Amino acid sequence: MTATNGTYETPAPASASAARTESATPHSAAGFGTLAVHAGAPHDPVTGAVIESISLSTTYAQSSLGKPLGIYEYSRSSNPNRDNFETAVAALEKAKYALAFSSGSATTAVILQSLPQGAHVISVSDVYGGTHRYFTKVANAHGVDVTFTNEIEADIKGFIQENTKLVWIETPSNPTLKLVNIRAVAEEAHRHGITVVVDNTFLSPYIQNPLELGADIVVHSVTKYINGHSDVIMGVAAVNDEGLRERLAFLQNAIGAVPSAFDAWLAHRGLKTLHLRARQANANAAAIAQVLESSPHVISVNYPGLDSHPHRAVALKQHRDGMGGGMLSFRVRGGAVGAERFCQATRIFTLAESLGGVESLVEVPAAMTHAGIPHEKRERVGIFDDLIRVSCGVEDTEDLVKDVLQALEDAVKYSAQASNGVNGHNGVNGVNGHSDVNGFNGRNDVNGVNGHNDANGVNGRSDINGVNGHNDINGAINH
Ligand code: P1T
Repeated sequence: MTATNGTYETPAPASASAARTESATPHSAAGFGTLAVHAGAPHDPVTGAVIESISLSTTYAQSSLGKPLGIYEYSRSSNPNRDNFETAVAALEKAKYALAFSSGSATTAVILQSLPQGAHVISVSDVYGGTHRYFTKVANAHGVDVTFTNEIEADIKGFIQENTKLVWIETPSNPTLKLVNIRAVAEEAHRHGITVVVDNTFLSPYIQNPLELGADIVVHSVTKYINGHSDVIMGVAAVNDEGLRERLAFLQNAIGAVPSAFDAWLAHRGLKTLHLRARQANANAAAIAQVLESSPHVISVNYPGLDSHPHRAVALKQHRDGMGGGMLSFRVRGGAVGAERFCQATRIFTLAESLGGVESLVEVPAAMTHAGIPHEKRERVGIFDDLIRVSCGVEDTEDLVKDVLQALEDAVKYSAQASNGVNGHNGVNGVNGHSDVNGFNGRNDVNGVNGHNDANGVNGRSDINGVNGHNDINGAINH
């Protein structure tokens, strides 16, 4: 590997796999499952180990000054586990190169950091809350200005400025599952030399390959489907263009927001079953979406696998077999109270942030993942207080469907009682409050809304004036 520790050089593309054994290297035309299991997974030439070792060494011996014994020098610049993981992701995203980062958010940060001072970005409006936060609270501090649009296909032409350098697409979007026609946007952007990024986290490379649809960079929060087991925080970007690879690889090393060797190993292990997990999650979400759509307790369902989805035609064009994926969201009757109760009433689904793991999760974006987006802006893009986001895991479909149905009944009954002023305990002016003063569904708090032990907190824990923050002061959405 080239010298990168403190120098201006960028690491060369990974070649670790080639340096060992080709025995398990599949042809790039192999099917997704074959690539998932074998790409970047050479047998160890010394021991014959089928599974790679975890290479924890941060540094590698040199025979003379600047002459490493092997191909590695310093682990921030590159290491065998990260190389193998990157090789595997590149194969699945039909990319030449992939670069791993310490989180999905770090991936976003590095891409934004690669822009020149004073650059302009056009982004879809309903991006992940943390992406919105980075665009509006970090990138702007470095002179990068972001214009958001709800209708990027229609607006892009009019929004392009002389200094527009990047278009940011999330499709499906988090949490409203809107779709963007990647090819249409990329064609317009490319007419002006603008780079197109697609956050493909919600579908995973099993269902959608944005580079094949004209995007220049595809990003993932590996934390989600690619790792798939809710035990690693990581991100990845995949590209075909050598210039883009060089720019991002330079920043990967210079900023140093890289995953540990252990995390790269874990995520690589998770990736090997992505196709199996994605199929089951898709089947579960499709069944649940149908059940929700026919329920009288549900106002609307966002799922790109349903014929009623406004962008169904895009799903049929862009997604493998027109699949809708494992994510959906829906509005429940009973307002915010009904939504919270639903999430508490489920027995298999866990109330938690994140998505894409083997276990099914539910959350209320307005109070959790997207609480940092101002209320009015949130509602404009469809993130209402009664919107519930569902991440389907790989449990048995029948069990999940039954769980959703019983939680719906419970939530609607409960919210009806709550709106009649019943069901409060020891609350003063409380709705479903416990021992609180002026509380709304809070516990032991003062003026709290859904807070725990906080003062003036909104869904915060142990914080002061926090919004969905943890242990922070004046913080806004900390995830
Ligand atoms: O959590 P991290 O690995 O940093 O990934 C950030 C990120 C980027 N893009 C999308 C589409 C995401 O959904 C996320 C993270 N999302 C959650 C934690 C969530 O619950 O939605």
